[in-house]
Amino acid sequence: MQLTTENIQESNSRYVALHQKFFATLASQLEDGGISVEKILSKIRSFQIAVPSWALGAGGTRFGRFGIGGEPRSLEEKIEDIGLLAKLTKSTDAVSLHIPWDIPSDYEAIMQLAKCHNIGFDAVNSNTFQDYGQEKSYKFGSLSHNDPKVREQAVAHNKQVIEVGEKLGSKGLTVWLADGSNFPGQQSFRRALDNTFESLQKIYASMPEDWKLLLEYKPYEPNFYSTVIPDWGTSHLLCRQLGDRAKVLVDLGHHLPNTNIEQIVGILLGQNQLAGFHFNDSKFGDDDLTTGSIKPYQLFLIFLELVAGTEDGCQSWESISWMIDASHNTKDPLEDLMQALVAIKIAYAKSLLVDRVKLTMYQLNGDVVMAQEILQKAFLTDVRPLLKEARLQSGGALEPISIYRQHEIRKQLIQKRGENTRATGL
Ligand SMILES: [Mn+2]
Repeated sequence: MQLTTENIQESNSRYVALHQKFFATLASQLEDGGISVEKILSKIRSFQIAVPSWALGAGGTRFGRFGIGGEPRSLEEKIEDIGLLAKLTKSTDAVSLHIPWDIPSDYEAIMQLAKCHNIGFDAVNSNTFQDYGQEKSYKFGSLSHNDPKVREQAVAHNKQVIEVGEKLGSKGLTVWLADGSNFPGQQSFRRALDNTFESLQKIYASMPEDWKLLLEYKPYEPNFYSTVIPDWGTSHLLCRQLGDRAKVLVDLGHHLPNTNIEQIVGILLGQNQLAGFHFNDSKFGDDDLTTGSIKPYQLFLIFLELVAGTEDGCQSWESISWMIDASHNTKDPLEDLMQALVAIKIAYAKSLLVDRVKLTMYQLNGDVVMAQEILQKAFLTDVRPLLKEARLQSGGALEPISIYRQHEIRKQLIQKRGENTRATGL
């Protein structure tokens, strides 16, 4: 299952004439408005979003799971899948590994394979949210557990994850803590947070100097009464106490309905406290739906904060990590990831069109109407020709999903890997 450069060129030749027409119109429109198309294209081209190793299989819910067939059976096959995404979209250049699901058996070989696919290793993720044969159960928590022996085990696991990441060239550890309680009275909030801080201190101390700790938060689930790190404020509090290399990770689905996420992003960025993003979309809770499928305007506003905060020098663009963290209950995961990569870049490209000088002027003058007009003008611009041009310039596919379907990649994967394979995942 390898799409060659010739396959991509052949596919592109079918669409290129029409693309050039649309692109020329948009480019001249933007240039007339004083926007440098080349600058925007270069930013779109260089923006890369990591794919997690658990996103290549069909997702599921607690009620069941419907397999897609041809799911990757090993870390090697997961990397091959991400390699395909990279080749077609030119929008991803890294895999984020989940430990213990994806511990390489042969580090040299896996690094060689990843290199062949132009894939690097993003932040590594620890797992203390389930039992997988370790000595002590995480049923009542891990880093926050009342029993110091369980906390030690969870800390040791995180240290092991760091070691795995070090061998692969990762530069970050992502900690998402499922710890919490299901009923009032079950847990002391303060004791749980104190224990967690103590455990995180040990993990932080064992990180290499050039690593960062990405600390995720989530209001509920799997615990439904309280979560030890429920919100960005608690995560920020812990990070501040841990040190400069601990920062807050924003997962878009980890907010209660209607939370103003763009404001959280703006505040964190202003404090140089934003570690990175987990992209997905949500209607009700942590739905893990395809990024941009439900609230594209919110995603645009988030990117506007990111662009504004980094352009104003609060924090560098490069210091932020980007990853998709979604599930694909009823879609082909590879097609879903292609849609997500496009949606993320659409929001980014639109945010780059915002005239920030004028916006600031209208803000300072209290011109609410014109401030909104500035945002709407950018948001309502169809930037897809910019994305296609960026892909074309990078050697990617003009129409990634079309070529994927035309070559019946999923059918090929099923033939090679089988109908009932099951990739590890959430
Ligand atoms: Mn996440």
